[in-house]
Amino acid sequence: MSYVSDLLERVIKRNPNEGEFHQAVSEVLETLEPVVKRHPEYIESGVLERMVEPERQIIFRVPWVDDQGKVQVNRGFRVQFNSAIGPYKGGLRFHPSVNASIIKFLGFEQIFKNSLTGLPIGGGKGGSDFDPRGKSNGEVMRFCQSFMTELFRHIGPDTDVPAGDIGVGAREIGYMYGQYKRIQNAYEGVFTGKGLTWGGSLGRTEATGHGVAYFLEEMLKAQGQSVEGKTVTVSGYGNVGTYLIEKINEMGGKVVTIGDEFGYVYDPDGIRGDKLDFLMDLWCIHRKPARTLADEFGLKWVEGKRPWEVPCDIAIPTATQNEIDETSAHQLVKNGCMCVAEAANMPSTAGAIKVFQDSKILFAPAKAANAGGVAVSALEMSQNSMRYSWSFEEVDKKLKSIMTNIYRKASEAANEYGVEGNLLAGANIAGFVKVADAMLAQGVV
Ligand code: 2IT
Repeated sequence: MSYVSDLLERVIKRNPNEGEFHQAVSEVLETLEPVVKRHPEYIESGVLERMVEPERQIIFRVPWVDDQGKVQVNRGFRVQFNSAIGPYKGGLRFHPSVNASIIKFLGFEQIFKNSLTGLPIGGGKGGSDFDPRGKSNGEVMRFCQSFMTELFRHIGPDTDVPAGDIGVGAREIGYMYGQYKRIQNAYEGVFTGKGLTWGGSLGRTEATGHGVAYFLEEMLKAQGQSVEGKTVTVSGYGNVGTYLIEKINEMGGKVVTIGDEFGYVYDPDGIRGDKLDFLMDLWCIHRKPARTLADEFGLKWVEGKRPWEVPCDIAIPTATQNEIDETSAHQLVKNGCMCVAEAANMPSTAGAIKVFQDSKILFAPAKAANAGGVAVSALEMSQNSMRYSWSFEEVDKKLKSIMTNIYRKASEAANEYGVEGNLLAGANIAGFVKVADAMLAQGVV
């Protein structure tokens, strides 16, 4: 048995019932096979064994009182995975599906993604099984304050800097930051994704969606193609999806679907103009289901399905893990899809990725394609440290160059290790080597 398959077996045994975590580790380890073959020092130093074990995992009780006066108890998590190249960095996810496996897969992915940005940030992730949907502002605030009353002692601007993820936007970050500041009596850059009047960076809100579009354009350019004139399907309707559509429209592409967990809207004319403005408000202000867009503009609503059945040139999953399975992948390829760009974290199952690779369509893996969000988070940290803020144009220019560089790094690493064109392997390898070398330099810690 090869070194990496033996290690994967040990990870599975040591972390039972954590399917998502096994999936994320397995995907990375498989692509590192040629790297450890060429560099036995990574095996001898136990760098891989160390990397798959979080430096620290915190699980805590989050008690709060709902509007009826009843005590509710949620579970809070923060997994501080790797600090070899910088303070732990990664979002907080508030969603009923959150458990140790989900947070560990996200934290593990974050190590490599953050490394690819070229900025000094380690990997971490956290969250809770709390569901902000359907809760009053008061309930969300009391939950966030209780969550932070425990988390504050584990984080800090030079230690661990959380941000948002699913279910955690400006409102939640505001409540958590307020509580942190009150307890610590310090105004410091301990969060990113903050509001613009209290330390946030211009361009952070747009960064993940815009970054995906920049990455996509770079990848297509290498093939002599572009987004212009392409038909695009997008799934999740939220922070990533809305700003992604904005940029795809700007690049001359046409986005024909947007959805949520209940179904999707199909608009053959493309979601643009008034429809996109309406969608932005739906997301940013009203938080109403995606169906509202179909009802308002008389568009087709497809209940209970995902948009991967719609013929497209480019498919961009923006919702959540494992939203494209093997069957959907076959359907996409059969319908002529030439490119899949992952905007959500681990949106394709292992089976789906295999279908994409076998059919040789272009595939932009999440760790590379969606790194724009955390990259601008790191720029927010820089601005906070300087007590200064850059213009939107400055941040946007940096984001564009970071995304271009990520494409180059992933593509060059793939060439170097004999898997040309395999950006999944290239991104994992390039992300890994930087962290692994830092760990080697710092001794067995
Ligand atoms: O998945 C991600 O990269 C994020 N949720 C953003 C993390 C961050 O620290 O900005």
